[in-house]
Amino acid sequence: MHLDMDAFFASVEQRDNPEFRSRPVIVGAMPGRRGVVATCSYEARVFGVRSAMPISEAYRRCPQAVYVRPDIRRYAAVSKQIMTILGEISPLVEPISIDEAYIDITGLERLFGAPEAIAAMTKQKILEQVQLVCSVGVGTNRLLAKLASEAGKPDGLKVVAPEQVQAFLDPLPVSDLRGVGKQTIKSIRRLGICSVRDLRHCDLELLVAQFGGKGALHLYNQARGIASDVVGLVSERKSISKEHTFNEDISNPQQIRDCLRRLSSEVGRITRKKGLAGHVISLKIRFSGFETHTRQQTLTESLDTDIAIFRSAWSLYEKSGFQGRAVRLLGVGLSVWEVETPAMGDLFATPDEKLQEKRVYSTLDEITDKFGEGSLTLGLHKRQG
Ligand code: TTP
Ligand code: MG
Repeated sequence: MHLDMDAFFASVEQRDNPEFRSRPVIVGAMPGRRGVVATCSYEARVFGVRSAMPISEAYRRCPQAVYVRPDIRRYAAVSKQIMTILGEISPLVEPISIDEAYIDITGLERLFGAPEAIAAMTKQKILEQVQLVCSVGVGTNRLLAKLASEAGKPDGLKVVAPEQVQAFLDPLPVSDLRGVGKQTIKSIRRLGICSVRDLRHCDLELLVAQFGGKGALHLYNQARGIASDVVGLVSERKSISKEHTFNEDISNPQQIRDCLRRLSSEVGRITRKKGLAGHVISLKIRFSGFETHTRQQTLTESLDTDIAIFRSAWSLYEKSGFQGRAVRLLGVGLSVWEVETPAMGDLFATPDEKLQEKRVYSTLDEITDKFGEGSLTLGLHKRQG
């Protein structure tokens, strides 16, 4: 299932300012200034106003609209509420943007009924709990669900059953498909293709000649409703880092080592708390006078333990060539890919040693949560360090 809020920013403004309801509302820059439309209410779309249009153009088309500056924090708070509601419906929710998410509803029929009923219930819950209207689409994969939610906008609810896939796709313009930019559209038009039906009747060889193997296959598959049905596995790179500034510059290697130990433990704890693991370690060193250097290394294995993070950070320091210089600031960072945490089954499948390590760290984290940072630290054998 794919869900997308209708005229999101503008709808929140209409909800919170009853005097804006049933009026054209344009959220974005102020008329007379530079800038663009972020979004507008459906009442304003009648006048041809669209997202990303220069505000001067919007004003020419619809001077009588209410013009509002965006209040992203408020919209983000509403977004969070919506994602929470979705999380109560399915354990697999993949937020795509501030107002859009994929929800895997496979296997929920016994709990909530047919796909139509699940979609209707979702819309109802959102309307009741945040007083906003959305469009929902259901299909056998991401492409179909997304196209179905777009097709019903606004206040849409569309289910594309497996036997309806081709009849649903065929009349759509090719520009509705994913990853079809202006350049692709131009080339496709040159081949005389307008609709998905035209595309489906086009030879794969012709598409390969025009768009290369990968691009051609992407189009060829989409025209037949073939796409990924995986929800929740996209990864996003994030960095978790901690740094410390000394009151006085230090050059004692033991003090530098202790500081890196502490920073590594803090980074490790945050990483584990988020259920993540990192594969790029970075070390930041600042000397007096703000001279700052970073060193980083890509690891062969993802890490989430204090000791492994420390070892990598320490080896970066040893290789840095900065030993002996007085240090003002030290920082340790770990770049992580956010991935779905493995199911419990995987945990029990790990070898004994790994399992034991997991237990040690979960105890360490519990105690640190309860009694504070530094209340318990792991000993590090000199030989290993
Ligand atoms: P969209 O879902 O693309 O648009 P929408 O929710 O306003 O309208 P629709 O009913 O067609 O879904 O984007 C969600 C929000 O993201 C939108 O309310 C404002 C913001 N946004 C921008 O700030 N700039 C843009 O160019 C777009 C497309 C969206
Ligand atoms: Mg939207």
